[in-house]
Amino acid sequence: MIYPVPQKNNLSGSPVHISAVNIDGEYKYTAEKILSDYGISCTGDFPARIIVCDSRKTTYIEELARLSDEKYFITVSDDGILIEASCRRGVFRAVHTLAKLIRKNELRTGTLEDYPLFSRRGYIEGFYGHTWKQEKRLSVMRLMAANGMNCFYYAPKDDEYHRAKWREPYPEKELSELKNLFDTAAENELEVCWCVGPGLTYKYTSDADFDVLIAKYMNVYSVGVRNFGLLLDDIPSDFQYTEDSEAYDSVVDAHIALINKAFSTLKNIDSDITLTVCPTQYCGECNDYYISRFGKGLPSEIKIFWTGRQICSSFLTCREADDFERATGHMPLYWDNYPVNDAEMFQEMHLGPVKGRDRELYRHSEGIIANVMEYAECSKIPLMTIADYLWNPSAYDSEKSLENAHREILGDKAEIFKYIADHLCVSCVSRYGSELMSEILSHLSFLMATGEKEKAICEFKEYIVKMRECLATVSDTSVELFAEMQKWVGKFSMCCDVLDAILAVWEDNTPDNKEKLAVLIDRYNSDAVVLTGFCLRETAEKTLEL
Ligand code: LTM
Repeated sequence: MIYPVPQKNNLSGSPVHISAVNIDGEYKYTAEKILSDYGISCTGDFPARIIVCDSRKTTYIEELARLSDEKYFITVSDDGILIEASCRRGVFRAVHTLAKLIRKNELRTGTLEDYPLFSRRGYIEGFYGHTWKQEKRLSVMRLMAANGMNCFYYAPKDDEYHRAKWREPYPEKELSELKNLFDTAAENELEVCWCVGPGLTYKYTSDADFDVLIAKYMNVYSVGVRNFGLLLDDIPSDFQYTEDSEAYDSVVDAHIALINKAFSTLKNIDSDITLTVCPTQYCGECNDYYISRFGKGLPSEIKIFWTGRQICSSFLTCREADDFERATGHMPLYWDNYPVNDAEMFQEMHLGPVKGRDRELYRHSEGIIANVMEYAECSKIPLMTIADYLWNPSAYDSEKSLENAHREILGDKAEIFKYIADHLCVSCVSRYGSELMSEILSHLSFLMATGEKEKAICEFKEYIVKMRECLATVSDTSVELFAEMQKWVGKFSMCCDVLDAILAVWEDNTPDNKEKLAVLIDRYNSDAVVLTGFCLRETAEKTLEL
């Protein structure tokens, strides 16, 4: 199985075993570059022909009744491969799919027809905390593009030029790094939206501030960006300057006036420019005064971010999306606060798959943009599941998607990684964690309670060996993913010590062994880092009562 799961995969004939191809047709070099990134040679004999044709067949998506430049077909016969798409974007998606099929040895004769269901599928660097380094940004970007995402929002709260120093243009070095990032996005068919968050100090009645804001957009326009964001989240909900409170009846009126003026000014500069905005009320009841007035005061081309019922919403539903549209006149563009783990969540690590988003939400929203963690490598895991959900929500299986993400990112370390990942998935999208440990400990407790102590001890030892093997693996900080997780690895090490101490009491129920266990579980419980483990605490407590 390849991920994201294609919509209509009828490659079900005889297997075609190839490890190299011979590409011909439009976007040949793009295709060769993608294939070589997957380690597939393009100097083989097996012909793969690309035909670019902007027809109803290559653009129209029946179930959405709309056009998409991301649709493509792959037809495989014993004599060769044919790729059909309407433009580079479709070819890009097709060749990634072809590469995955070849790499997994899943190429068969037949036809595959594919297209995404959500129109906007992306991620936002919109968190508080250390901003990502450039090479991390590029690496996440390439991976997400390879997995079908199509947009990237740049809005790191701690990029000072984005928020605190919004009035200042980017210095040359920072601007050239942004250019490099945005060029990479374009190569990878990701639309970039650069956002500014001026609301901490913006004076709504100041022409000078308005001019500085437009100049700031132009600063970034100069490196090729045409999609902009104006973010008014996490700012005071009242006016800070008396001139503003005298000029406007309410904050929302000032926001509407600013956004409309900025939008028309930008459109006059370049009609290709688009605008996405984040309101100050970005979650909760959508018929509240602020948000309903905000939406109704803005033209429909402006996209509005909304995080759902809560800041970090457990569920995003079609019904609530429809309520939002009725109240504001806009379909929501979800700023989905998963997997982000900043602010109050800083002790949690969110490695679980996305859940709780309705399968039909693509019909009721502009799309979903996932806010990431300050840990770029770790973010890749949940982001891959999000990419799978967004491309083909009806085929989305959270556990299979997660397994695939582990395999793709960790290769042969994926199996052992599960022993720690098991404890790092409690978040707004899942309240349950440590499922594997819970299953094992309850089984072992059952064996102990039914007089099978020797069997219990033997199986417990096997489990601890796996846990320790996992600990040794994730302690290797030369692996970037593991380096980011060291705070949680430290707690995992405490968890292994507690398991050893429980085992020692099971083997030899002495006061000394119990005392050691009491100390270790105390140390584990008083460490604030979140590694779920109700079952661990419960087993330790029961063991102390033996
Ligand atoms: O969610 C929004 C719109 N704004 C901020 C984010 O920047 C922050 O990362 C998340 C999660 O803490 N919460 C917010 O309110």
